[in-house]
Amino acid sequence: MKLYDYVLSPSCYKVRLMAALAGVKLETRPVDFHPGAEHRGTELLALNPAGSIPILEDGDLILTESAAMLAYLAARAAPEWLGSGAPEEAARIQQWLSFAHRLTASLGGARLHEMLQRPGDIGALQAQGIAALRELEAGLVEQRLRGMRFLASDQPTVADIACFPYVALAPDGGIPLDPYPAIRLWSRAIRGLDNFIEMPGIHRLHELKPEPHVEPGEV
Ligand SMILES: N[C@@H](CCC(=O)N[C@@H](CS)C(=O)NCC(=O)O)C(=O)O
Repeated sequence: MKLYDYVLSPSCYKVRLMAALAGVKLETRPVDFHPGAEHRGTELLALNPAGSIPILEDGDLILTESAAMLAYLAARAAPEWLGSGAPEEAARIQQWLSFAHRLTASLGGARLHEMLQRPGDIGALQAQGIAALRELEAGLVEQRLRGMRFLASDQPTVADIACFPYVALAPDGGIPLDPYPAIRLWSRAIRGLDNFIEMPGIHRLHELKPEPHVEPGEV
């Protein structure tokens, strides 16, 4: 399975992270996204006319949307990430998978502007990003009131992986996460998962584990 990848792309990272959490080995094919804009070159446009990355190739199967790649990896190797199948939970997963596109456009757009000097109305992008973060915060608070730590249930699903990277990197676009305690708790829960992998700007949870208590004479 080959991933057309760029290390600083949150959308590519979603797929790398899901593969690691699902125990799937990925071959990565680095793409010169910046400054080369290779994703808009002939070879990659032939694979994805939308001119975006990631692109996932598995034999004859070519996927060009990260949400589809998360679903494919989960279906192949870790179906629990697709949820229990309960109608309400399945609906919540789809709702947050659609919502993730707004995070990509707003928080992602602000980040591209601030980091790669990509033209755009940064004020509008940040305002859209803050509006989306407020909705996410409200959704997570409601889930906590239901006794659930993640977006669709008390277990993480593809919906959490679809939304997490752009939120965790919101400060790169000039949007702090301080005002959102539920989002920060959720981010800690994801960064504390077994097999979690990092990307530049997103780090595994470093818990200051208390020193193991050793009884005198035990050593
Ligand atoms: N809807 C696509 C969007 C992915 C996306 O926005 N990728 C960025 C890189 S992080 C991209 O290729 N943007 C094209 C560009 O900005 O030139 C997905 O979720 O897979």
